[in-house]
Amino acid sequence: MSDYREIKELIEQYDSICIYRHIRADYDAYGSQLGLKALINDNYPDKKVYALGTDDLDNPYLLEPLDEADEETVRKSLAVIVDTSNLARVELDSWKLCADSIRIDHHPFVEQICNHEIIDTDASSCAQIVTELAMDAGWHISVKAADYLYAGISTDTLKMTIEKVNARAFRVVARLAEAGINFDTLNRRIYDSEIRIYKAETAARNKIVFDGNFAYLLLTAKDLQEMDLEEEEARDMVNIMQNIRGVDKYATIIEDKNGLEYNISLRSHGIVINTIARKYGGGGHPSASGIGHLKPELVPDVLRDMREKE
Ligand SMILES: [Mn+2]
Repeated sequence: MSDYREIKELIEQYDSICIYRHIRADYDAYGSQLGLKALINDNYPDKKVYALGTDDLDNPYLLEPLDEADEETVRKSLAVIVDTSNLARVELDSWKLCADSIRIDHHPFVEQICNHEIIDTDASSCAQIVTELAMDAGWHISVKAADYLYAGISTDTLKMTIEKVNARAFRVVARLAEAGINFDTLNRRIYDSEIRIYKAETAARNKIVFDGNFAYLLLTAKDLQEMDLEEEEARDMVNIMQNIRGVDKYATIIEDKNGLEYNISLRSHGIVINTIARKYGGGGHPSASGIGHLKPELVPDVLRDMREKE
């Protein structure tokens, strides 16, 4: 827990804190960022906290608009980067101007980014580490902070169903429950889909290819048009293959609008597949990783590697 204390002390030293996260933010990135912002606001009302980035995850039912900070503010701030494994994935560069920097992450270590780092690959999610920081610091956890942090934990663990979920993760969720989360209301804010998406998932199920214990969903730009789907929305569909008996590895292969390259999400149950992601310039967790901007001619190679991986 000594790492947590160092982070708490650094936060206490600065009057303003800028919180950053990775590009194409998911709920863990947003939840850690907005959750930490709420925690600092609640416990240190005199500090200014800026959650920086672009609002590219369109869920007004859960998320709040992000902030802007001018250069003068950034220069005197402490930077905190959450849920980000490598330098190229930090969404904004302005953190480099900050007076000092902390990174909080649960991805496999790729490179050092900040002066101070807590990298805990045993944690189910970055939001879990942020919650543990709050618990260790004895901070008050408001229901708003708890909602954001739970959203990160719940989505990164596929509703507490993956291997990394353990007693430690549930202790953290128990603490968030004590903050007063209404789980029915909150889960609906996180998980309810538009009817359009729900119907697209039904159509997508019929396009899944089953190949031994490997299943994949390949959607072309034309498919997306016909299904009235954005690329981001199509990528999220990887989860529809999570619970198919006999399927231990699965993937989505999504063509970009211009038909020039593919974005791939790889998932598995207990089989290490981030080695495949890395081979093609991607990365991520052992059982949840991705490849961006893949040339079409390499798609069959990725499918072959996934099929053969044991
Ligand atoms: Mn994460």
